[in-house]
Amino acid sequence: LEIEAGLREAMAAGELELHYQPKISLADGSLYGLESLLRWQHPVLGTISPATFIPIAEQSGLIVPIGEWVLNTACRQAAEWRSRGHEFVIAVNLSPVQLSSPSLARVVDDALRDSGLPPAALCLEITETAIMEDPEAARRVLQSLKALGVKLAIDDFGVGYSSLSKLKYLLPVDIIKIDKSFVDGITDCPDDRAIIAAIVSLAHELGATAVAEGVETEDQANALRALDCHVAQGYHFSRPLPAYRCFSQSEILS
Ligand code: G
Ligand code: G
Ligand code: NA
Ligand code: MN
Repeated sequence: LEIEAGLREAMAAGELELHYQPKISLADGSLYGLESLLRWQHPVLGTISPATFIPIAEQSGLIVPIGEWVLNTACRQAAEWRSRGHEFVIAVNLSPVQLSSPSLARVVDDALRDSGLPPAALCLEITETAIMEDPEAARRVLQSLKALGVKLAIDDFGVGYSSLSKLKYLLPVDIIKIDKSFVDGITDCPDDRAIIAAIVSLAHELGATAVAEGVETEDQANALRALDCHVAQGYHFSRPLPAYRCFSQSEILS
């Protein structure tokens, strides 16, 4: 309850901020996109991880206004970078709670209109678990979002519950993010390697882009490239960065 009250005040006090982690095209090292990741800069406790406060925000319903703030902030920031010539896809994570909110499509549409960001420059990341909880409902929401012209990504793919018969519900998805747990084993574990190969080929068959998460070494990046995975994200390329560092002169992204 204390964290919940603190979260309300944090929003009002401007203590929430977004960091941005690059996604890199493996073919040429160019910037494919940035994923926005929420941070709470607490004046006393320091940086609080979303892993700590998002579950509380979800239980209290605060995730809806927080998620709206995230969408607006990320779209405005991306539009500003775009006006300076940096064109890429900005990704925003959606909670399952947001996915079941009837106002979601309107909130996304408003964020796009207010910022002037082209819809195709926004990607919404949704976890496999959120979709599989109620695939029929999720499909309707995904289709209403898709109709706005945004891109959809399925996050943490491979660790949730999804039998092959449920995969057809992923059809409107543009991007499949391969969970870090498989990437961790890609160089040493033939099973993880085989699973990644299968996900990449599934992505290609569905006309989707495969993005590997949590890439920490050059060897992992090379193994992913050899499997024809298009995009990678992880500490090997960059940690999530505060906005002011993303296209500054000292950063590789400039
Ligand atoms: O950046 P980090 O590793 O600390 O993120 C921890 C978790 O919090 C991840 O699962 C990530 O998807 C989630 N997360 C980060 N930012 C957001 C956000 O803006 N909205 C939601 N719903 N989840 C987020
Ligand atoms: O659930 P989601 O995939 O959105 O969460 C992404 C989380 O993974 C963020 O908290 C981000 O900070 C973290 N992350 C990103 N790259 C790496 C990495 O290379 N290694 C580790 N351990 N975590 C990473
Ligand atoms: Na994500
Ligand atoms: Mn993930």
